[in-house]
Amino acid sequence: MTRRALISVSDKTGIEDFARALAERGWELLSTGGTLAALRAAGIPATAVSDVTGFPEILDGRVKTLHPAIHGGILARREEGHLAQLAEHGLGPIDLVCVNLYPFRETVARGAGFEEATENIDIGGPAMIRAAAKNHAGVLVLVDPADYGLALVDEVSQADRRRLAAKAFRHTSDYDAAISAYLEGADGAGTAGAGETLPEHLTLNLSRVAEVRYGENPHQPGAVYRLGAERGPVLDARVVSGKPMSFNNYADADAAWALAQELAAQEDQPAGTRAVCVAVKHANPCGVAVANTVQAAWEQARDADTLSVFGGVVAVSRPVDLAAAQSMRGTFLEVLIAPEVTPEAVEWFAAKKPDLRVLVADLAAHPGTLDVRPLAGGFAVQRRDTRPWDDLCPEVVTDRPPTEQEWLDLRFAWAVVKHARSNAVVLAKDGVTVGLGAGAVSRIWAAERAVANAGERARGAVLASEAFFPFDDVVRLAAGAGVTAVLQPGGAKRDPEVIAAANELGLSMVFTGSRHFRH
Ligand code: 93A
Repeated sequence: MTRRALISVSDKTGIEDFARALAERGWELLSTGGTLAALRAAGIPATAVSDVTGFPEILDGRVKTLHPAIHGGILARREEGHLAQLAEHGLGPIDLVCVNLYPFRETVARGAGFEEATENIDIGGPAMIRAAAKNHAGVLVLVDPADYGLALVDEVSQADRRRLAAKAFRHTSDYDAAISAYLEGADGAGTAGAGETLPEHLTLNLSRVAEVRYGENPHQPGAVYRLGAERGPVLDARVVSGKPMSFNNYADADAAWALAQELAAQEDQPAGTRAVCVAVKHANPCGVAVANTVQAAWEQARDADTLSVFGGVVAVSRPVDLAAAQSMRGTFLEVLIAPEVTPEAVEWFAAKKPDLRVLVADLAAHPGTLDVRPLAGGFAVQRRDTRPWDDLCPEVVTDRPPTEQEWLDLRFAWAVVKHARSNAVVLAKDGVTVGLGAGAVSRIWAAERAVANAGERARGAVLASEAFFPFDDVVRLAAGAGVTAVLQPGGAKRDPEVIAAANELGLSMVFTGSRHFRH
């Protein structure tokens, strides 16, 4: 009996060659409007689906293949009973379904309006793909041009059929995830409003975007996934030089880029006049600087902690040119991310630092909306902490207000401490971090670490803490080391004692009213 293939594709890549090859092997081709026209224009004989169903495409194409003549032909088990039923109704089996869907994601991505986006929600396509995948024992389902060649062999193995079916369900599930994320507004929503909750049916379908050799350690397999239709500046970055990214590289690059984006957006200067450099080690910032050039920012961030930057991940907010690239010569780095890397710099990296992964990412990209924390057997999900400095109402609680330079440094230190693991304390001076204590189990230990890190550089520095001080110990330690201004959320029971200590020691202190835990 002549085998029948149904071909209905929006992305027509490779379809002519494939259809011709099928026709040459004796397949009968059934096709929908646009695909049929493309095949006939290429001189490939094909039957219109409407001739099979005896029904025209209606509702501007919304209903073209949704018909028992199509779905019966796909879903019938290849056994006597089902085949007899088909025959009874004058229908025949369909043995191959080659479908790809209306370009919903692409339509949304180019800024189309709601109506156009809605029209690009494919209904008939997923129905055929799912039907064929369900009945994969008898029907081949192809959703990716890369698999077309597989169908041209005489007998496709059951293992291959099953693999294609799994891929088909993944295809439709990613597609639905993109639609629901769009409808939920998770494709670019901003800061969480007061009282906002996450939707109960939040879409957490995963699509794999990158392979990594292993997870956090070599004995753990790993991979990198996209959550629903989320965008991510690092997920979407281009690797322009170096080795493939590792699991830890992704995590660190993500942390570095998020802080670089926040600091770049915070700069008072006209766009592009100041450069930010963020060095990250094990997802914590270890040296951060704002300066007039990328090279200067990098050198200051590096010198902030020359020990920790070794093997680190570095993000910069402005293009990396040859001079900036060469200034990284003496430091072993895992990853560099920038909005642009000049061709000379790429060439230099490829020749002199072939292992360094060099990524180009979009500084203006939405930083992503969701934050996921692993739990055994699941995960906790929240909106990302994207609250900007401008949303705060900082309140000076001491007799002495901060000087102009202290304000600048406090705001800078606040951004850095927000991106460090709790408990975190940051010391900064003149747009450079001089001491960092992160991931500590008590606040005083975080402060002690930061002060010890800074050494003499603590004199005249400011201190920021991502959560309040339960006691006045941090203030006393800071003042003893020469810190002049402190920023913290406030809100502790002993705030009056903490404020009194600051006044007694001549410190200036600001409450932000906003905590930024990052566990
Ligand atoms: O509008 S639909 O949801 N209704 C249908 O019955 C239907 N059948 C196939 N979209 C439908 N399709 C889709 O049309 C396919 O998934 C494919 O993406 C597209 C191919 O249309 P054409 O052959 O006219 O270019």
